[in-house]
Amino acid sequence: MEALIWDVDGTMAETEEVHREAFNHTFKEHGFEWEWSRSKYQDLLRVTGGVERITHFVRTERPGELPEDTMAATVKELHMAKTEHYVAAMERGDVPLRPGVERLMIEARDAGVRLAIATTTSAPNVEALLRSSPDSVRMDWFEVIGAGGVVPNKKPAPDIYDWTLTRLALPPQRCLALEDSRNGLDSATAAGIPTVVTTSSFTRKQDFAGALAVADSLGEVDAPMRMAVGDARGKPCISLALLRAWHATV
Ligand code: XBP
Ligand code: MG
Repeated sequence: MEALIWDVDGTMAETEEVHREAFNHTFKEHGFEWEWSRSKYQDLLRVTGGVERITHFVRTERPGELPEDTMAATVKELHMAKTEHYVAAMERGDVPLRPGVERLMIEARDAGVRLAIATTTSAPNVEALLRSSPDSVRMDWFEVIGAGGVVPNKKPAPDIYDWTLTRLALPPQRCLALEDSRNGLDSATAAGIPTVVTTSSFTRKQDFAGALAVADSLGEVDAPMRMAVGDARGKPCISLALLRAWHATV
């Protein structure tokens, strides 16, 4: 196991609530009466990518509300505004990394295990999260950052993981992916990467068949994780050693 490839939203931090608020702020600001509740957003998260999500919502729930010939441009404009609201919210710095994320990243760095990112969200959003989080993790800890539009097909397609593997110059079986959602698990698995899932507030009830292990977080000694699938060997949190042990079974 030579590299850990991290998903961002839901895995590194509970960011989806901030995304949801940014979408709603943008719709209101642009005069649309669209309001995504938590349960509506949970459904809409089946569609990855903010542009794709807005487009899916308009086509399925507000048919005809945007003229077909200008829909792409309008959605792109809405999404750019939403990203500005998201970055501004992040810069208020009140979104910490999830339990165990900083700890595991430091363990990996100390052991010479390479770090990379493979996310559907856009690079400015990743930068805003890492720059403003109270933790010490920074963008330059990641050798490769695969974000958003660098690939044509978003998760669950494997494109973003393939893109990241190419730039790591590693075969998938030498890596391990950390994800929070079914779409993310499918994407990493389709790229051939063994994947550990830490469920997040919007993905808790999803099915994660095919994951190497499933837990409710990476855990901390004082905040032990709860395993749903996999043997934690009596450990309170998911350490690099435990990941190596699971990875060795692949
Ligand atoms: C999660 C996503 C993203 C975010 C919103 O990405 O699917 O679309 O919900 O961010 P991941 P954008 O779990 O792969 O990090 O609006 O920038 O897409
Ligand atoms: Mg995610």
